Amino acid sequence: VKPVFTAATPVTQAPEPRAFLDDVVHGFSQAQKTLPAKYFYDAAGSDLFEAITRLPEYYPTRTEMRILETRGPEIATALPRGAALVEFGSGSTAKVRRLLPHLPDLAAYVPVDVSESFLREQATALGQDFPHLRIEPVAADFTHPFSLPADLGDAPRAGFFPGSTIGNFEPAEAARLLRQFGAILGEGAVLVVGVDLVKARDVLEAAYDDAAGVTGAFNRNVLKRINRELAGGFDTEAFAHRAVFNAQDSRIEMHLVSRVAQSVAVADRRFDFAAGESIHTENSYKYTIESFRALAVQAGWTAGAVWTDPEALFSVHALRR
Ligand code: AVJ
Repeated sequence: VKPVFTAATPVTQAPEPRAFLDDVVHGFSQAQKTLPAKYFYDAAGSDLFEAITRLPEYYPTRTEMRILETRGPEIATALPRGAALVEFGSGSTAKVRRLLPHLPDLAAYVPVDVSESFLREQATALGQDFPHLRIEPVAADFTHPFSLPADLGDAPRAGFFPGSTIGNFEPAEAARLLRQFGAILGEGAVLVVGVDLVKARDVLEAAYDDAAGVTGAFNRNVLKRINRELAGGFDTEAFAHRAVFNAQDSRIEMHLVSRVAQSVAVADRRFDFAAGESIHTENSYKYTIESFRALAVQAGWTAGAVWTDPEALFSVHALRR
């Protein structure tokens, strides 16, 4: 049986060439300098993130995988029968592969990813492993409204948003995103979301400041990207990697801390860094089961079943509309 490919993949909205420079200039002009976390993920950054997921200290990926693996049959029963399953940010499809064996009656799988070439490759590979699955890839940035393929018919909708990607968004933005997923999926939909949980500070901080220094390399990679793409002059080793749990805001913060007073060129501008001054490069929000359910309710969803691992490190939520 040949993999079923019907949807013409929409053209990826390539980010404006100036957008990166504008974001850097804007971020470096704040009292607390910042950079958007999305710029971590060029080819080198994506490889470094893959390496992070295999670190002994970085528990989220393997814990969520285990939850999907062991609770797959239950998670499957939370979805409507014959659903079209939309994954927001499908990446390597490693996670949905844990669910698909339990969803034999799926009407279609709709992987949504911003990288069109990677999406095509992954959809082809998935089609070879699940030859009876109808796969309808959509190349889009899921943080912006997009349309589902027109030919899904009246199959009930389900959504899948694993990886605690939701944790990268400010709570108000996270609520907006969950509400937007609801608008895309429509009435009667179920959304399965992976959410990292609040836990002991030392466990959280080790997960974002590993002994092998991989997360530090991932953090500094954004400066290498500025050097390469925006004619930047960063000495990346002149910045230290720092990861701290901000308990007040319930988030891990990653920073790059200038080891010395320095002035760095980016395109035709210069930016000054005092010794000890930081660039805030990422937030990774941590929720309790209750605080995430409250966020979901605020975004128009009804909280359903929740699955965790025995140590309650990570959670997978079913939400209904
Ligand atoms: C991909 C956003 C889930 O926040 O844990 C890992 C990214 N940053 N180590 C996370 C990340 C540093 C990751 N997410």
